[in-house]
Amino acid sequence: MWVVATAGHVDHGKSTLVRALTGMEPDRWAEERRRGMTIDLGFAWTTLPSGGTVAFVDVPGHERFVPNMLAGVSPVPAALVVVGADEGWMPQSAEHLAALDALGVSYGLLAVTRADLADPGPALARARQELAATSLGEVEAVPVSGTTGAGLAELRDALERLVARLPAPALDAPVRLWVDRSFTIRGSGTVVTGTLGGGRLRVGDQLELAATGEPVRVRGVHSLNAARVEVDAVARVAVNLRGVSRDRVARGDALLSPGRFRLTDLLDVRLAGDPAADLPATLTLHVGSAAVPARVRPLGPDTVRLRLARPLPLLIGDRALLRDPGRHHVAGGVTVLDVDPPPLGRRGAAAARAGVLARLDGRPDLAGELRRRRLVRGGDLTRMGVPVTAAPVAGDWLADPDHWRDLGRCLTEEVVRYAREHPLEPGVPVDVLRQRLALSDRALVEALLRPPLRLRSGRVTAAAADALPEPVARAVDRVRAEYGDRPLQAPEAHRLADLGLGPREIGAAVRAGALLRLAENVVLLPGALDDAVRVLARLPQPFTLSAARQALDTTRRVAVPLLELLDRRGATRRLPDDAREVVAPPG
Ligand SMILES: Nc1nc2c(ncn2[C@@H]2O[C@H](COP(=O)(O)OP(=O)(O)OP(=O)(O)O)[C@@H](O)[C@H]2O)c(=O)[nH]1
Ligand SMILES: [Mg+2]
Repeated sequence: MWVVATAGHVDHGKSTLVRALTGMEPDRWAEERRRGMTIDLGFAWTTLPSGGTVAFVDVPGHERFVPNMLAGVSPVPAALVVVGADEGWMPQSAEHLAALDALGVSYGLLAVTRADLADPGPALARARQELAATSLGEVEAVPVSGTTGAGLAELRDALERLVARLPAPALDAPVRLWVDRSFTIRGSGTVVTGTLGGGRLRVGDQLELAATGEPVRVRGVHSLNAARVEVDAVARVAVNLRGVSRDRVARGDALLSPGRFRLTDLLDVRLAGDPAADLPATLTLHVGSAAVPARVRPLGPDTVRLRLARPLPLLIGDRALLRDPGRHHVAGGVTVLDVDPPPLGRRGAAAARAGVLARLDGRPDLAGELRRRRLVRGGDLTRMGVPVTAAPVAGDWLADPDHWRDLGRCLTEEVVRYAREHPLEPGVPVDVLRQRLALSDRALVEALLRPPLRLRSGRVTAAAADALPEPVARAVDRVRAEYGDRPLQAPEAHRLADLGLGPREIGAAVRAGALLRLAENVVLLPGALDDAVRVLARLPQPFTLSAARQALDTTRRVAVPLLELLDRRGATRRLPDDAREVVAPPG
């Protein structure tokens, strides 16, 4: 299905043309029929010769109802511009066209109606010229009469060519269905309608209401008056909602894929064209079917910050328009540049922000967002409309590569500084680092660690002895705890095995200076040598092996290799009678 919205001045024959094309009545209200004037949006559809279906959103032309017109047009990608041959180009011809241009609608057709009443030539020439200067550009133009039916076949052919050019919708996109009508059906409950511009709706889907965030379930979906199990974009849809009363949802609200949008009441936008320098301080922002008062704060020559009276589910790149309701005047088209802009507290912040915005164009740009935000959750970027294609640095966190490198450097500096400030502590608590680096998640600190930095018991250290694999470090800790007060008792071989200290682990611990190896399976804590020399120095010199063993309160298994090691290191000397003496007691 394709969806096309009408546009044009009051009474130029939009509804008559839709009626002639579809055989359906777009003016739904008794009041509309009594007054012969469209007040609110109308919906009708027809099958084209090729078999495709075109649904029309028929809009009111009267200047009082322009907000209704905008609610219908905004989510629709193509327009049928209607100009009466007899009256020609009129104020709402211009205002509707300005709205289409502001929204960036670039697919359209021109129908010059009431061609049975006047020569369509002049109106057609003028309208074409007006359209050519907008996002619609050069369009096909067809003179028609809704009354006599002249030109309708040509118009259908032109519609066929128009829809063939429309871009394919993104079916994997999240659903954002702007509600343009809501009503109750007895026995079914609340129904909302809208133009599904992207994604897919299924019976049973869980969605959420933008205005309140409350979850709703799709009880039924109708399209073209028929019940469906599933509807793909683009389509006009009527969605029957479970669990929501009619007064909770209205035009301007939206049904959203849960968790896929963020609501914002603060956004930075670019104004299209030549924005008036004296933009009013308050305007109405029209986006989707919503119309929300917005306070305008100029930033750059064509960029402003908008503060909305209520938050909306907006994405980077969304098109919208600002209108001055008092002056019936489209103040400008808007492209959303940022839906989560930084506050402008400091002096000069506004000017700096204008400089940043000058380089943005509303096309989601992951690298740019990372550069500006430095560290951001992938989910937050997706909810802004930025596709995430980069790998996270930790959890769901993405980082600008330069910033991440800087953080790694700062982390090392902080670890060194902390060690200087707290020499007796075994490293920096992770949370202290998290605070010093102003990070919001401990996982980021842990992801920044590179050798020789390592994490142990919630602290980060850079000491070489700590550069042991975690299980070995733990086993050495146990040895320290069990033998720290009797350093010359070497753990038995079976105890080493129990602790997981095999030859390889012992090798690593010895290399890191965490253990001292006297012989195969005979290890001591590193301080043991100095202790031993101190004890031996107090013996009458020279001393025998047996005297040494007793003084050291240890076994031959330790004493023999220990004395040999001390000999090799020059701390003791072995005399010809196998007695020994201490050469240089430790200071
Ligand atoms: N002779 C003639 N009359 C037409 C034609 N199209 C519309 N009309 C008449 O023009 C009047 C307005 O037509 P509508 O279709 O209601 O115009 P509209 O553009 O929908 O008006 P709004 O919705 O109020 O903006 C009606 O009386 C129609 O019968 C046409 O092609 N020829
Ligand atoms: Mg009408």
